Amino acid sequence: MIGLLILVLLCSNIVNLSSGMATPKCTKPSLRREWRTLGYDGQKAFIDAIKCLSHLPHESLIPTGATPGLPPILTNSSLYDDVVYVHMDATNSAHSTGLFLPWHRLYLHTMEGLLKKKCGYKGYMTYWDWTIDSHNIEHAPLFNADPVIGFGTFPDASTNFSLSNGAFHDIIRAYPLAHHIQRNYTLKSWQTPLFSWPFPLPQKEANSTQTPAEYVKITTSFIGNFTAFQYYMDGYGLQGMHGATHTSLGGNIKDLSHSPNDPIFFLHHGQLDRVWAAWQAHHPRNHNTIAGFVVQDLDDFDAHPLGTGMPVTDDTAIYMAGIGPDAKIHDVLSTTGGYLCYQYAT
Ligand SMILES: [Cu+2]
Repeated sequence: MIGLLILVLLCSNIVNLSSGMATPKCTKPSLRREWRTLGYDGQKAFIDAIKCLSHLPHESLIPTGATPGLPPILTNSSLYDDVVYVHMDATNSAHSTGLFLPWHRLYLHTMEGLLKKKCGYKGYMTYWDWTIDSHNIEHAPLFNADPVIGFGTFPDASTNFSLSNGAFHDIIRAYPLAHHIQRNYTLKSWQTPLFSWPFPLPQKEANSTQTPAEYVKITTSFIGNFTAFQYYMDGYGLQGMHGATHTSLGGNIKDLSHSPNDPIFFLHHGQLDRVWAAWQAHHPRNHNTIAGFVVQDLDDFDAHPLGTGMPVTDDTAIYMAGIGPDAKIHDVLSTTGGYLCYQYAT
């Protein structure tokens, strides 16, 4: 009887009924591991693959046009720059809308595919569990000067906040203008407005959102309420754990549009994806739930933290603008549903 039940469960996974396409089974999910558990060789492999992508030439892109005012595509840029451009293209559609978490989940998956396909990377995407370092983010171990495995220490005004050590200091990024990767740590990162309004809690310290207690709170609260969950991640007045890391690390990753210029972006969003996966796993009512709308409303964010306009559904498309296949929200709701096949190690 139990054997039959397992067989039925397995078979129900083979064909994705809503799209009619055969979806591969996920029998052996890959493990996404925290940066510091990769060890020297694992860290070197990931960083080498990021550098490889940064030196491969541009390929074709298909912008969605959802974010007006984008700079033109630079054909003498790198494949990594293409990945950045796809995020720029999704600035409005995939932030503070119902597409935020599904879009970034597919984006990380697409990046993983590029690292493997184009650069022979054998490992998996990794993440930075900033809760471990929340007492002292600026001196977290991954921000070290090692030329092989270091993300670089925080630069200062003497280099105009361009990285001066670590593995990425000599890389040129193309967007919005050719530059070296910049970073500038600021604990009270919400004192300067980023939007048309001042942050409501300018004295709030970014790392207060990055603590182990905050991780437990967000992953165990808001049962069945995707809207409340995502709103907590973005935070009242956009001063939550998502923005905290972007704004406090500063420089490139602080920019809403071209934040992936700094490879630490992928480790931060790995952590946010892990938070989503942990929340999903916490309660059956969280598993397959999605909410929100397709149009961003940053002018009235707290009234519409997940946007306005048409609601997103399981069938809403997620665009990768040419760097990888598009998908639908239902494809990425589970990390082990078959379209995706990974789990977080812890
Ligand atoms: Cu983003």
